[in-house]
Amino acid sequence: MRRVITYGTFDLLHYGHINLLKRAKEYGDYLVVGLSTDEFNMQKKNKKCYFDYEKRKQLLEAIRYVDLVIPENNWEQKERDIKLYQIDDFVIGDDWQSKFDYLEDTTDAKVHYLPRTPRISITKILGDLKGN
Ligand code: C2G
Repeated sequence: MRRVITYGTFDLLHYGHINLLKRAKEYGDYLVVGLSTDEFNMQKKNKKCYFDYEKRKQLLEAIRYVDLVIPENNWEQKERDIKLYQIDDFVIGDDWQSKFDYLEDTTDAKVHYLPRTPRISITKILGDLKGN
């Protein structure tokens, strides 16, 4: 069984997130999602999530591509997670290009950066709703 991991906040879940999760699952048979906690998201983006962790977890667990959701509490846990869950492939959007290359040196996982889905983001959704 090939096991895949990705990480993110996945707030206001949209088709850009789904496209990423779908493509991540195509690397294997089992997809683990490290879901940023409310606290870690504040640390990452300096803003509150619209949906709290439990609601974002509930949404992700309803997605057919997702097999397990674990909390992402910090930047440092990826190596431990990859070893603990025997991950073969680490997948994330290319807005993170090169940022996680080190995982190929410190773990047995392969790192993949996938093109982001264009023209969809929380910022765009909020702007459009405000009529910008
Ligand atoms: N994404 C995408 N296309 C979009 C929007 C998002 O492919 N239009 C991808 C991002 O590249 C990321 C995933 O969807 O791989 C989740 O996006 P975010 O919730 O914004 O996650 P991020 O803040 O990038 O968190 O330790 C890593 C971080 O937790 C990643």
